[in-house]
Amino acid sequence: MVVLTGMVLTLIHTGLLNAQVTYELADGFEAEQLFSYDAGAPFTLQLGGLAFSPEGEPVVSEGGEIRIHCKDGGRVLASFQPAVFGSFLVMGPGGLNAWFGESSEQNIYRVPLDGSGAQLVDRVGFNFDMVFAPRAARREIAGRGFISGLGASPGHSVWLLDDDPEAPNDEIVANISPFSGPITFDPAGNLYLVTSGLTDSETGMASEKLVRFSPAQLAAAVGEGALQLTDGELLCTGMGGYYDLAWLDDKLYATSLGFQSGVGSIDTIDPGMAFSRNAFARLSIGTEPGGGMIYLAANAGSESFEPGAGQRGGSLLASYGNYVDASGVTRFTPELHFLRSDANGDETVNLSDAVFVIAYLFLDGERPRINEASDINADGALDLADPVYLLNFLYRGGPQPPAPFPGVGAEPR
Ligand SMILES: [Ca+2]
Ligand SMILES: [Ca+2]
Ligand SMILES: [Ca+2]
Repeated sequence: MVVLTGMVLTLIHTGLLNAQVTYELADGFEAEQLFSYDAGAPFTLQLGGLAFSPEGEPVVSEGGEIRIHCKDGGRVLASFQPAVFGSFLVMGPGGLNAWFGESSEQNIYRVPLDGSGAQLVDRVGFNFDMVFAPRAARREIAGRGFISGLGASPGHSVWLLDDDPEAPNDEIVANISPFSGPITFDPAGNLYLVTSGLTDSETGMASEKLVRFSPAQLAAAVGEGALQLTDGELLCTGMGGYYDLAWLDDKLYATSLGFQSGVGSIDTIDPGMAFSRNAFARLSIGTEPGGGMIYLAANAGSESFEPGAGQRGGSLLASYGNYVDASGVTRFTPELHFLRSDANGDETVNLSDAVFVIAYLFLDGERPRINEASDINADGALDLADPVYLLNFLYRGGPQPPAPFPGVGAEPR
């Protein structure tokens, strides 16, 4: 018997009195609460970074620890005594190490996923975010780490990771004003940066900017003079409180603390639509929209992050909080669309589907692409009762398969 449950995650901290968290979510997506934490904990014990392992397991910095949440529970990768104020947690190229930045001691650590402990590798003042250039990017930047943080000038900067806590880092972008915020790469090696600022002192409007630097610009800045913020391409402005950025498929996603709107959200920023911004998820805590969306990580799937793909479409992991009574992590995935009883996936339902399930269960046959479609009686298990149910329906006037049937759709809630 094959039991059809998704990844089961163990809650490390349970029994906390957290307010109910809900989302107003884009059509065709699902939100799943994974973890909740002590919202009133000291800042050094709050969530301080979020990443995905190559297997899609959440990796978190929280409570003075860095943990990976494997299918069989949480495992501590590193702990800090005293706890430090986490800035970021990102996965390195190859997926063997997470990189953890903190702004208590301004250190950057490499944290192997094999649990061998944190190693101090670099130091950048008030480090805020870090991202590795894709391996397919230009040779000068491929696979190298970029860190936003305090600048050498009055503004802030983006620095190149150099794996040396003593040596000064190579400055890639200088004079980011007022603060350097989240950074991410697209697969072509363009760097996206949000200048983090509250409001413009003259207009009173949010003044954040999304700026892009090309791989050629970045390559030229390595070992040469730093780029200025104004060298970048200004893509959009007027956001307020973007905290983290991630690229997934062909779009940017950004978490918003909600400074501008009063409501924490995840926004999509679509390069195919002139970088227009739309809400992907809007947060409600208790009965009221509000709170902030904070850290964001993306895990690309084998299919597009679009309704219908289910877990094969990848997922977003985001944290939320209001520092009063809500703090936790949510995973967002596309809804799975399927036709129940179409086990072989040819979009028709007939005898060959019953044969397909029997072959899979007993004759080492091909694995169903969508397990849920083969769970013909919708009892959560895949066993002989499923083809029997279908044969009974097809030839003996038995009940039809439960929804989604006879058309493709989502599992009823
Ligand atoms: Ca250094
Ligand atoms: Ca079929
Ligand atoms: Ca079943």
